Amino acid sequence: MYETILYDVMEGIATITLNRPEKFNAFTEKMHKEIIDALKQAGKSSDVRCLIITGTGKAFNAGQDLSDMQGVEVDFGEFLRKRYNPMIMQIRNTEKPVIAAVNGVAAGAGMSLALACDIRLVSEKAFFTNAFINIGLVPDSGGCYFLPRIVGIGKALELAMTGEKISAEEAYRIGLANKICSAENFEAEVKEYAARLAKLPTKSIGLIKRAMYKGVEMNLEETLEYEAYCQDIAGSTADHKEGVQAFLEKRSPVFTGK
Ligand code: T3D
Repeated sequence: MYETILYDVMEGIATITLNRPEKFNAFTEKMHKEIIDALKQAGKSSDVRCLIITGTGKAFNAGQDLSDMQGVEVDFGEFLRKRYNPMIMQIRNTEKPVIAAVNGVAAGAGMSLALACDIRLVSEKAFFTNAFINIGLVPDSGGCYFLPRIVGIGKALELAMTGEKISAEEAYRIGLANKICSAENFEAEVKEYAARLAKLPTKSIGLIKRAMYKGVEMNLEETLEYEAYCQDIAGSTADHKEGVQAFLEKRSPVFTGK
């Protein structure tokens, strides 16, 4: 059904695999369309309670396909507004956890894609590079938003200004990676992590995502009010009732995502 990505749903987990290994999974217009479509599908489906974005072969994603750009006069603003920005907003607006399973290099907008995800699981062989500077550009696709929020403004400026490679260990040390996984068992370790998230109260996770991202923008008073609003919604879910019931009955809860 898709040409540039693979899409698979199994046991509550939707996996979007960027699939242009010969180009290090670099973005094309088609790939943007397909990723957005797959994100929408997964977001809507009640069978899906966790999403994974990963890459085929040696790379996670190498940013824009630069061979596509040769000899082309680009309206950069339009290019980003039409292709990159909707993809990033779709990830943010998906009220389910989105994991970036960074199997290899994540460069340029590929790094921004990983930053836009909620959790980053990183193969020990992976590395990041904010490669925009190497071709005289500035971080886009939310790079200027996510990077300082995740690693702090000082480190973000350094990474963006130098484009230096960040190993998996360094990424973990500075809070860019949530977990380093073995290269050998990468897929299995990612699936295990995702399966854990897919069994949790999905509606609460969606609300946590909304409230936490809003929380970094709002003041305390606004945050307290927004938490109260979200708790009203969470408190009326079947999973909340099940959690309390299971606690009282001294058993493990079985959450259904409802
Ligand atoms: O118009 C606009 O550009 C606006 C949009 C901007 C968004 C952006 O993402 S800008 C940033 C674009 N990306 C880059 O600048 C990264 C370019 N690639 C690299 O710096 C390196 O390839 C990597 C650090 C990603 C990996 O290095 P390495 O040494 O592991 O591999 P390699 O040998 O350089 O690349 C392997 C192959 O992938 C190679 O193909 P070949 O020679 O074996 O046939 C290489 O050409 C290809 N490849 C890697 N990145 C891209 C790419 N092909 C097209 N576009 C790429 N971005």
